[in-house]
Formats: sequence, C-alpha cells, structure tokens
Amino acid sequence: MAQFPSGFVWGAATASYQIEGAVHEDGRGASIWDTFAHTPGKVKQGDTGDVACDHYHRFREDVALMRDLGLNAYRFSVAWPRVQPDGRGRVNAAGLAFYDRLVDELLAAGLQPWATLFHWDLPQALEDRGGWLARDTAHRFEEYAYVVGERLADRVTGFMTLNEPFIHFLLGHALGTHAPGHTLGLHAFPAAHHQLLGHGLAVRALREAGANMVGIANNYAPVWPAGDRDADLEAMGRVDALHNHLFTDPLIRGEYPALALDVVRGTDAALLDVIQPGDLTVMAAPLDFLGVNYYQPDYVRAGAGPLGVELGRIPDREYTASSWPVVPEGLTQTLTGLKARYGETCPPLYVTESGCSVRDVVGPDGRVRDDFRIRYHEAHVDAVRDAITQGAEVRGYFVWSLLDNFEWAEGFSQRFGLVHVDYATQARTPKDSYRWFQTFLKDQG
Ligand code: GBH
Repeated sequence: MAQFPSGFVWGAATASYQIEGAVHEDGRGASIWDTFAHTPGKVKQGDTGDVACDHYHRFREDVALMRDLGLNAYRFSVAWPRVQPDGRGRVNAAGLAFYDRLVDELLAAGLQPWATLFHWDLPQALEDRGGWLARDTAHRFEEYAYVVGERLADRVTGFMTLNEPFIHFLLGHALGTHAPGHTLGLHAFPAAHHQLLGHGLAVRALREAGANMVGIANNYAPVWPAGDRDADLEAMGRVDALHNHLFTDPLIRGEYPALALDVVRGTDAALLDVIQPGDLTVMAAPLDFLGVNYYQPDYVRAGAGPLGVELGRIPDREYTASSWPVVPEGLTQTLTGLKARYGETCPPLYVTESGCSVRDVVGPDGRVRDDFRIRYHEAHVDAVRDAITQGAEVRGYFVWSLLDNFEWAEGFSQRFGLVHVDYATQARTPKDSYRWFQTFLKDQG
C-alpha cells in the first residue's frame, strides 16, 4: 500500500469551549456559548461548558496523552473571551498566558501547535453589539488576530482563522440550533459576509504578526442526489453553492458563487448591500493551506424545507451514534473535488477534522471497545490515501477529537474522543481506538 508523504501531519483536534471549562477563571469574559448553554431548552440535559473536560487545569496530562499516542500535531482553538473579555481593546494577559503555556508544553512534547482563532465562542460583549451580523466584528477579529499572532506566531506551526463559518452561519444564525440562536434563514447572509471579511483581515494581521502558515478550517460535504428530477438537481446545486462554494470561492477566486448570490437575492436583494467595494479582495488574501472538516455527504432532493430542499437518509450505510452515515469515499470525493474545482490555485489540503461518535462505555476491565471508531478511522485514512493517489495534495489528518467533550447542542451525550472522559471524576481512559492509532503511527515510522 502506498505510504503517506514524508512530513505528513498526524494530529488530534479540539475546541476551547468544548473542553476547557474554567469559564470564570483568570479574567475570562462570557461567550455566546455560555449564554446559550445557560438558556433553558437549548442544550440536551441542560449541559454547559462550565467545567467540560477541565482541560484548562489538566492540559499537561492531555498533552502527555498525545505525546504517548505518538501524534506529531495538536489542533486547539483560542477562546477569544479569554484574550479580550470585552471582545475589543483591553487584552487579558492571564488569558493569553494559558495558550502560551499550552504551546510550550506541546513543543516540549514534540508536537506541532496548530491554532484556530475562532471556534464559535464569540465574546458576548460583541454579540451585544450585533455579533457577526455587524461589520465591526470583522474589524474586531482583525485586532484580536494580531494580538494572538504577536504572542504565539513564533511557535505555532499553522493558524486557522475560522472554524466552519458555514456551520456557524447555518446553525447559529439561520436555524438557531447553535449560539447565538438567531433564526434568520437567509436573512443571516451578513453573518456569512462578515465572517469571510474577518477571515481576510485576520490573514493579513497574522502575517504582519509573523505567522508562517495561515489557513482556515471549512466544513465540506459532497452533495449526493436523493432523486433524479430536474427539481432535485436544482436543489443539489443550491446546497452545493451554499455549503461548499460560498465560503471557499471568495477565498480562492475572489468572487461569490453566482448561484449563492441568486438565492440570497431571491430572499431580499437588499441583503447584498453589505458587500462593499474591495471586500472580495480582502477575502482573497493568499492562503498557505485549506483545512477540510469532513463528516458526511448531503443527500438532497427537492422538497418543502428551507431552500426548497429536503435532506434524506443515505440507504444501506452504517450510522454513527449521532445518526450520521459512514461514507469514507465522500472524503476522497471532497479532497479531489477541491483540486478539480480550483486546480493550480488550490492550496495544500489538511483534513482538520474527521471522526465519529460512539456509545462508548468503560468496561469492568477498564477498556473501551470502540471497534466502530477504529474501522471509521481506518476507512477515512484510506480515503485520504486514495485522494493523494488521485492527485490531491493532502498533508495532514487530524482526528476529531482527542477527548470526549461538550458536543454543542448535544451536550455530553455524544462521545467523539480517542480518550474517554468520565465527567464525574475527570478520569481519562484511552480507548481501543487510541491504541490502534498508536500502533498505526508506529508502523508509519
Ligand atoms: C464539527 O462540526 C465541529 O467543528 C466540532 O466542533 C464538532 O464537535 C464536530 O464537528 C462534531 O459535530 O445529518 O442532517 O444531522 C460538524 C458540523 C453539522 C457536521 C451537522 C454533520 C450533520 C447534519 N456538522 N452535520 S445531519
């Protein structure tokens, strides 16, 4: 079997609100997820990230787990409200110092630090001023990016500006199942535009601060047909434009996909007024890499749902505990599809998230037998190999996630980790998948 290119990055990924806890410590300000999780009815079982995996206090133990696994990289996110409790101006030295300690601990353990600047925990103070619906937030993000860059760029291998701006736009602003909970439908378009603008401004700020490698982590899903009528094909086109092209064409081609603009214009032409001259040029700041978060295809037919679309359940597939189908070839398709769409202008690709939830339990012998997850990662690693064979330039694979953690609106009910977390005691138990990955990496040399 073909080997992975030398220097291939093998990592695990997490996000600040999902693991850190310590929400009132060292001057951290409130984020929109604190507000949302503490609003009754928003998160399953009323779970919150108040304590989560207590990683803020246990990061040394967690880094040791990664070192022993044999990973060479770790993707974490920086909590903006730790660095700037008000989202603007005053920098909280104690908050920034946490990431400084984390980065040094990673380097001492032989792991490359990969930092995401925004994984959905916007300072509540900025939400109070309009959040991503307001253009000013893009400029505040630029300021924050410079602050983090100045402090960490000398040691961070790769920076990602945003995590999955499409999902933050869709679930946070259009559908309201994630913070900040807006139910604006396509009237949420400004939250898409301002995230993209903030991304472009942040790329520039990070480079000024001395960053070496700058990219973004986008969510992608190949769009599969659940029907073959003309209306079904049209529905597929709309989904593809919004899910896969809206947050990538501006970065690489400096233009919005025409179909996405049509859909927004059809909702309310005035929504497009947020696009100001020069914005697309800012968004198209050159990237060193493109991060790909992949979970599953969109299985689409025309229907009565939003956008005239209905999402179906792909038949004859295994399903994860979150009821997402297991479709490894969708990852190959995503990676080769990016190469096909953008050609020579396609930046090198990293799979910045891949993973599944399983109903894991610690057995009486202390083992977590998550064979499902082992098969999942074997198949998705093979899918990456296939993409490389077919000409995609893929340079890394980050497992979502290192630890079981706060799975947003699902609370602690879904477990994605290579390491089991008992939330009552904070005991970490490496699962069978952790051991599998360890052996796999040894074999890779
Ligand atoms: C990522 O989002 C996040 O970056 C990460 O924080 C999160 O914990 C992780 O993935 C796991 O969820 O079948 O119709 O229910 C993933 C975004 C959106 C991908 C919902 C899968 C399923 C749609 N996900 N999607 S459906």
